[in-house]
Amino acid sequence: MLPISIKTKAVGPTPFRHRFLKSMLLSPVLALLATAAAAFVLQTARSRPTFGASAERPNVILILADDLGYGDVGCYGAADVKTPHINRLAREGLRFTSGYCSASTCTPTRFSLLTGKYAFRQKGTGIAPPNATALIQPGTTTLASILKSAGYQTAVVGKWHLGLGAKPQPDWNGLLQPGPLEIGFDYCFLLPTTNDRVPSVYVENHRVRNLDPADPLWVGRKNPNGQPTGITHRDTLRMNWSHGHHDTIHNGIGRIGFFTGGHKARWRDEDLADAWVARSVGWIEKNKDKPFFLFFSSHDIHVPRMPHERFQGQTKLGFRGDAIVELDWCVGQLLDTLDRLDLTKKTLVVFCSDNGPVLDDGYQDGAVTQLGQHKPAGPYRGGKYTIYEGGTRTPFICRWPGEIKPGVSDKLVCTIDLAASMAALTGQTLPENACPDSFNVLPALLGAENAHGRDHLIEEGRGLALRIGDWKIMQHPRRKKKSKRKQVNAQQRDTNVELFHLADDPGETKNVARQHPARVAAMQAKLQALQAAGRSRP
Ligand SMILES: [Ca+2]
Repeated sequence: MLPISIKTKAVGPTPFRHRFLKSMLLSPVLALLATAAAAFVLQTARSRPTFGASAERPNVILILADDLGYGDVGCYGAADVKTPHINRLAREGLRFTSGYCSASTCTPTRFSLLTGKYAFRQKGTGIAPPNATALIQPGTTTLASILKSAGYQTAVVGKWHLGLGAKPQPDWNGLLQPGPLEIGFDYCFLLPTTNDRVPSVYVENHRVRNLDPADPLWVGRKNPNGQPTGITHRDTLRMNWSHGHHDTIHNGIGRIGFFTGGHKARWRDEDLADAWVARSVGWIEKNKDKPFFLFFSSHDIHVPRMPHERFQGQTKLGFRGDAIVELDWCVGQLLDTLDRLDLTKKTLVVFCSDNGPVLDDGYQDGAVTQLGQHKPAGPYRGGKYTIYEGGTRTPFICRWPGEIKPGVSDKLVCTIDLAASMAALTGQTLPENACPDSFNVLPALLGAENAHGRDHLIEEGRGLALRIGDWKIMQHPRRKKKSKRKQVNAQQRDTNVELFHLADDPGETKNVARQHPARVAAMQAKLQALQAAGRSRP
């Protein structure tokens, strides 16, 4: 179904190609020998995809933005926010127009990105609460463990939101284990949940950083001691909430959930991006002579959007636009570091987002009132929480100078495919039951000639959607009483099943299910079969 072999033309060792061409010119005998050798090398390359134990394996930096929509950056059409560094990635790399995350909210996309498994296959992978324990169990094959077993140094810096520690709840004052270090990362420096959820502290490896034992940290769902909340002290907030986000007040902003103690360990929202960059740059410098994998997991542009003071007011879009500028600055710092350390040509940089855009996600921060002509989802319908294209079709760029020819690709690729694709990049064979929904789309990611992307993809949000070629069917859940949060990005529709032809109707405005009953039935059956099979990897 999908190509497993890699074209040596696209990714093979360049010196060999040069030698081969030179011999062709020198002598017919040498040319015959060279042809046989080339056939052998091609055969080897097909059975053992690429790079193997070669010293040419690139470093990998995966930059995952948070809630960044298709239309939120300049290289995807944004005019009212400047993103020169993300634009540089696109100019020097391959920009995908059908690049997806696997779900339209944080936790399930992050779960799938690391495990290569659709989140709907595992219970408890919805948006994780503050006291969630580790969602990915030790021993699971992950994107990180794949690269670690290939000899890479591995780190995750930034937002985690995949739970920490063992049941019944994380031991915030002790060892937060298991976590990233138990599933393939050598180092982690984390925002443990989200920036709108408690606790507002950093976690480094197994512990809350800078925690004073005399001031223990407590995290819970009920107000423990009548502390001020976003409801009782709403008039003191410097960013008002619109729904939810009215429990513990920290840094003048109401949060989801309650926490007490750990005062020395608490961060300021304005400093998060600087912290991610400082830790990442230091870690890259320390590991620059080894192959490394850095998962740079930005909290931008998730709510509460409170970028550093130097970015506030940089756009006319309010803090949401300013947070995009902050995110772009982070990308620039990483690219500058690669340039400075002469690692640019030795590093594959992947830029993507964990779900589509949302304007009012619980705070009155100007995202709605100052939107102007900006289109966060570009030409697509819906956004975060939805299974319309705006929810999961997001910026997706791969850059590897000298190996990836700059351009634009319409191949269908997804964040869930990074696990199998990085296994192929490093010449590894996945165990049969590992990464069950991750496809090797490495040729497409590297822009190889005649490469194919996925032939189908399930998109997960409120309900499931299946895209096959240009057709997309959606199975919306039956309507229930909605919470305020679930009304965000909700859109009117009169049916639970919708069918769209994305090439003719990219904005998903014309449901053609009634005109194509046979196609609807076939795609529903395919979706059910993919769910029942427990896996979809070829
Ligand atoms: Ca997100």
